Amino acid sequence: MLEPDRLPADVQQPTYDRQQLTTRMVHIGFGAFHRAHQALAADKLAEQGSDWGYCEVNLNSGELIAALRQQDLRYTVTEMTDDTLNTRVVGIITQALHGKSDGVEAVIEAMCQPAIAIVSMTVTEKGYCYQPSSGQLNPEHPDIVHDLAHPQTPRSLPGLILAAIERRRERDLPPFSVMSCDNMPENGHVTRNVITQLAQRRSPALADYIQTHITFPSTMVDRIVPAMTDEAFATLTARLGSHDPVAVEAEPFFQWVIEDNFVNGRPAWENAGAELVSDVLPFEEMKLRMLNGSHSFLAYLGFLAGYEHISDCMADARYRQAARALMLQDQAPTLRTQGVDLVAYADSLIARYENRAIKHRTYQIATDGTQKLPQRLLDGVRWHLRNGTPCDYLLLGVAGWMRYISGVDEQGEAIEIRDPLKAQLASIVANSEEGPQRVEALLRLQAVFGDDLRYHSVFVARVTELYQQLRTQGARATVHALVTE
Ligand code: NAI
Ligand code: CS2
Repeated sequence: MLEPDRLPADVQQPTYDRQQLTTRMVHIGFGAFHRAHQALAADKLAEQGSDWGYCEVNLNSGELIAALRQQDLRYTVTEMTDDTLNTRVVGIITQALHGKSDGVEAVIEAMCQPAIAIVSMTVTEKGYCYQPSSGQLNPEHPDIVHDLAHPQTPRSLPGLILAAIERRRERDLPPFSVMSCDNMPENGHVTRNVITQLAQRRSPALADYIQTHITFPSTMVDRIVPAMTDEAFATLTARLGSHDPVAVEAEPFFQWVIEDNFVNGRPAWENAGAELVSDVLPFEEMKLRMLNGSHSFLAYLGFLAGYEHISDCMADARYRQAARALMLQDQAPTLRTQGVDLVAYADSLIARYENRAIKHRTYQIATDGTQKLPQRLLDGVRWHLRNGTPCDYLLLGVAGWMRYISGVDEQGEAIEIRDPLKAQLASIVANSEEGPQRVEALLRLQAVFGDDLRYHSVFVARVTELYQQLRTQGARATVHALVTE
């Protein structure tokens, strides 16, 4: 348990009066990222006199919430570079709930507190129960099927927020804004889609109310926050003098671009380093394609080559060159971003990836590929196919994902695949012959590849060629060869 009184003097602790905070925001998904990003921003604002406090909610794992409660709703964030380390205690949390042990009713009621103005979330892409290739609600998702039958005891994120919206409307309480902080293009539109489409299936009047009264600001969020490991905890505990099970470590870089569209007020995030804009799309697109696209490329090709961390990939000069080429040759031309020096942006991303203090595992980033491929790689691929231009790095990323989800690494060891479509992937792999037939079978996965890509002969031929090269030569040689071509 974190013991604030025993912390070293250089650890920054809240100087504001925590009793003066009001619970104005509910955040769903108390994961590593939120703890080092939105919660930290709120903490910085509280130091400037803001009273916007958070009610934190986790729907599945309850351990973190229990640990947080044990330490008076406080935890630490440590920013790290190769040679600096800066720890801060975050005190901005006023309530914490776990959907399973406290019950979903308590979570809905938390969102119905009159002062709640914003419900935000970081629940990973799969939490939205949507079709990644289209951005629309997946009505066959088991949790959505459940929530349609049992709207008062929802299981899904869209069902939960819908229940709170409905109840606030019945009680004549002011509406809240719903803000996604997940890595999806137009994450506000996706959130609006899934909640409104769920409402439409229950009550057109409720769907109309949402269209008129609720806003869904989009955001671009950026900060590399890896999952904690035993080793990271051990080093941190030695530094802090007590074990903080809720601790996170992050790079110093912080970016948050927010569409300024809130129905019931918002914190002055601009005073904590955020940019409030009218259109987030160009920022989101740039980040998702250049950063997350290269991350996924490095995750699959790096993992297959035996590189455990992103910083290990950067120690291989050709992987570094490949990541930069993916950003600048393949992704940059596809962007609508204006007035940003994309070469400088790419160089800054490479410098961030080189931070060896941040142990960001390729395996972690490789998770949930079916939810990530469309926006990270395939949107860029489609642009090139329309323009008749090459995009081999993106295609190698796709082929790398196909090799990875086959479930066996280059040493013949099993890979434990983590993906919401894991069963479907396993069945495709089991029922297709290794080689071109496997590629063809995977391309039929409509949730990922839509209806178009499998009919595009140039795309299919080149992905198949790269897939075969990965099989015969391995990931490292294939990446090296592409860079030197
Ligand atoms: P994490 O694994 O620490 O936390 C994931 C959170 O999502 C947990 O609170 C979990 O309870 C919740 N969750 C998972 N599946 C869910 C579901 N089906 N329904 C409801 N809640 C669900 O991961 P982390 O690092 O916090 O990342 C979460 C998301 O934040 C990412 O997927 C990404 O979209 C975004 N993000 C993460 C960054 C990072 O570097 N870690 C940076 C930028 C954005
Ligand atoms: C990563 C991102 O886990 C992943 O898939 O690509 O979480 C990445 O660390 C963040 O988007 C950086 O802002």
